[in-house]
Amino acid sequence: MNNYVLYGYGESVASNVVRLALAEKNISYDYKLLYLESRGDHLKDNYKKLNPKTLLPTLTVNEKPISESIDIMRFIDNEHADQGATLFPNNHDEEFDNLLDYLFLDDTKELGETFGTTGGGISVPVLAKLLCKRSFFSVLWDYLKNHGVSKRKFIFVMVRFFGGPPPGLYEKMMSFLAKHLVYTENYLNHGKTYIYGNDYTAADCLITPLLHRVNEMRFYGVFDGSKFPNLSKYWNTISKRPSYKEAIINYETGEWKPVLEELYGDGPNLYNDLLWSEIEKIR
Ligand SMILES: N[C@@H](CCC(=O)N[C@@H](CS)C(=O)NCC(=O)O)C(=O)O
Repeated sequence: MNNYVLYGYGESVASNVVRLALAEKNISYDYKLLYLESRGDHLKDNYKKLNPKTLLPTLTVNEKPISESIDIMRFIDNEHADQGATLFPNNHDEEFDNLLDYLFLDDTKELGETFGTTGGGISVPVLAKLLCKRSFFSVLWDYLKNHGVSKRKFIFVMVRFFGGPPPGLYEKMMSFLAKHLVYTENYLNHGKTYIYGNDYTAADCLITPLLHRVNEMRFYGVFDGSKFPNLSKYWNTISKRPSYKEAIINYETGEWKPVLEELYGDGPNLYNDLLWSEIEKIR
């Protein structure tokens, strides 16, 4: 029997993807929590040996590391083919692969280019506050010296420098997010229960944390049934599955909630109106 250890962070989209997949496959594992922006645990040498890109998550299988959320899902699905959900349907077509590409947090793509990378982009106000728990110089040193993805080094240093999204970035993210929400709403016109069909798959593991992030970042009105009926129905279905609580809610670190309160009080995201005006432009 394999011994699994997952290195993850509660409020990380890609960690949520893999925890959902493990929950849907009924696989138990040991968990190692690494704090990202507030402490930079992922930039330490011992983690970089497991994951040279210094990204979360990593799953070790009998101490051998696998990185990339999609590859981890593929591995556990093959290894436990007869257990839990079938994450990669046997005869899936090209449309399934394209859907995964669109939803995957692909660190080689630009922020906003796909729904996956937009999940990172809309998180920046919180990431900035967490980075600001550390001095500018320790962030500068740590990220420039140790971060494994060159284009991210500069982004994180800029975000720490401004203490929030660099000028213009969040406005751009609103237009990307609008595009991806409208696209997903239209995609769900297929009327099936899940994003790819009537069975839960890896594509649902990828999109659930993205929609969770939209909700968490206080973009109001997306899931209330009025403007996006398909998305609202779909959100209702996936967030009621036991895996949502088991893999996402139960793993929250508690670091994000106070930051969200500091940013938005009891109200919506400060860019909520801009998001809706971007949505209206393209609907
Ligand atoms: N393609 C990777 C992306 C992983 C990724 O971007 N993880 C984020 C958290 S959601 C991370 O580690 N961010 C920390 C950083 O870039 O410093 C995967 O899907 O596993």
